[in-house]
Amino acid sequence: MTKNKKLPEWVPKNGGDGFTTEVLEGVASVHDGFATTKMRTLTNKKRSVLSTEEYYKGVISGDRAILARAITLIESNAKRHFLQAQDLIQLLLPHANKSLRIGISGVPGAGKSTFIEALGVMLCEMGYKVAVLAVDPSSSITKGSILGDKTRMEQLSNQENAFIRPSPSGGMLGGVARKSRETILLCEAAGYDIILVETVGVGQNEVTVRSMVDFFLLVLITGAGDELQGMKKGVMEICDAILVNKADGDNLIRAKTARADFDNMLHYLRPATKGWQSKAYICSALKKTGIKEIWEVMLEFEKNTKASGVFTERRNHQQLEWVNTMVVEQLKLKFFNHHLIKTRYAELAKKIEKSELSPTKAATELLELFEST
Ligand SMILES: Nc1nc2c(ncn2[C@@H]2O[C@H](COP(=O)(O)OP(=O)(O)OP(=O)(O)O)[C@@H](O)[C@H]2O)c(=O)[nH]1
Ligand SMILES: [Mg+2]
Repeated sequence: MTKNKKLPEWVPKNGGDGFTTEVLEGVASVHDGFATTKMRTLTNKKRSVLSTEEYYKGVISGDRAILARAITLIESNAKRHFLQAQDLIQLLLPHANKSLRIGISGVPGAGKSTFIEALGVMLCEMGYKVAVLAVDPSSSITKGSILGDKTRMEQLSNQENAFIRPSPSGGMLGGVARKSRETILLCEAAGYDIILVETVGVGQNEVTVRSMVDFFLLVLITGAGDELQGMKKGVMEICDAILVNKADGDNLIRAKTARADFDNMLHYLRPATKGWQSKAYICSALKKTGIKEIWEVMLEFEKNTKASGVFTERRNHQQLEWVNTMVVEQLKLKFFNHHLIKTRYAELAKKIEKSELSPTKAATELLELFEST
């Protein structure tokens, strides 16, 4: 019975769930395969959670409302939702993995959302199905700025082939990353062939988004203040292209100069992707110029990396990285929540404060204590 499954430590133990017993039994029996599964018909129309089979069928048939509800299930912090979500992902895995995943990062106000809308609408008109997601670990406080964007991305949200989803609020970055990765899988299973992931906020996010996408685009503008230079340098090393946005009106000439400068800088960096020279381009998301050109760069990237095997290699590596991250997170939680560690940690902290013990010795002692339990 699903109820008795041992939960990993990272699963929050709090939170209500709104589950019915019927749903839980349905989940448990799915393990035997659908052919032999007798899913109960639920009569409660107001239930907040569907059966796993209902989610599964809804997602693979491309039902946007059910996809949105399935993502909500993934984002839930209730343990039963977590278990059902994992069952659902397992079932959907064979249908996932078929998209091009594009990460879009850049300085605040560079025009990422405007660009995503322009690119998204163009791709929808070309016949692609486009999903737009955001990764924002701070969204538990701010509720994610893409939430505002959803209303701003008016043209894109009116497209039948577009799906826009704000960032999950996960508290820790790790939580947001897991939920975002799983959301990507769900969107792929629902038939979205282009996944655009917008990074909101600055800092660790870019690296996290890089670890879940195939192509990583850095959107910049001319004359960004000095305070942004530091951020840019690190992110430049992991991007597959730089896009200088707002190349319109009076700014066009400056944008062209900036493009040449960035191109030059990229030339001296180690390629972010094996066998691919990252270059700089210009566009105006507002005037919709240069959008088709950068899309062609992405297609070229996909073609090249698929031919060389780098595409699959990266995806496989990302899967393992995901596993490793989760193991590390779980170990960390186990360690710091262990009652013996907690007590000894407090004692050692006092010694460290008084310079009676070195941090390395303290860490060694704590690890030995943990291993002996
Ligand atoms: N002139 C000009 N303005 C633009 C262009 N693209 C975006 N903008 C404007 O720049 C401002 C910020 O655009 P957003 O798309 O919200 O930028 P963002 O990078 O998503 O911003 P954050 O999500 O807040 O970091 C808006 O006022 C846009 O209208 C462009 O190509 N040219
Ligand atoms: Mg934005």
